[in-house]
Amino acid sequence: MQVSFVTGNSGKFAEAEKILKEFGVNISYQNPQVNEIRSDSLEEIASASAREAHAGLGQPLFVEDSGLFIPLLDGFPGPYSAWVFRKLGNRGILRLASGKPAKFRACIAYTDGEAVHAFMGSVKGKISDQSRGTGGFGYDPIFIPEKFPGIRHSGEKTFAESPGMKFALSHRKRALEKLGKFLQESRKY
Ligand code: ITT
Repeated sequence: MQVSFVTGNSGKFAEAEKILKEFGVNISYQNPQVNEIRSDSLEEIASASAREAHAGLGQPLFVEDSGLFIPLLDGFPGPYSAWVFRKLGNRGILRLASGKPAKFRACIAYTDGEAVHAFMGSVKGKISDQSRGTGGFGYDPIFIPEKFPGIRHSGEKTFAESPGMKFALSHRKRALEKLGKFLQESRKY
């Protein structure tokens, strides 16, 4: 089974490759120019990007739009997470919301040129008091997920301190599992 993942983020690709392999799905990396629409909805952004990417590439593919949502800040940075990360970085988010509840959300949009199928995943947690760890990418050094029974380091360490813990429970993992099951069941490839 071969599907393309259209992304400019190599951290996302590495995680997706590992998770989808468990479903017998091999992915290839594609990074064509795709103009991301502006919207408050991850699903709208991901679906529009999937359609645009398919119009150019003409092959089964998925895109993923994700972000960090902080309720105290009305969901900021949310769909603007990539831009805010470049402008403020983790130090900026720590200044705004250290110790506050936060949530990572991901939406994957898959299309083979017919319908677009969307799969959501999320994980609740909080912003840490300081940046910790070197694994992962983006906001990983400042995000501590909630405690999950049986998952070591959850509720204590940041995603960047424990890539294994991130792999077990991240927003992306949850959305990718739904995509993996869907692809297995549709048996198209
Ligand atoms: P694409 O090419 O796939 O769009 P991107 O990095 O621009 O890559 P998004 O537009 O979906 O991705 O922005 C999501 C941003 O949210 C991303 O750049 C990170 O800053 C942050 N983010 C998303 N998932 C994350 C994760 O698992 N760990 C840390 N930060 C994450």
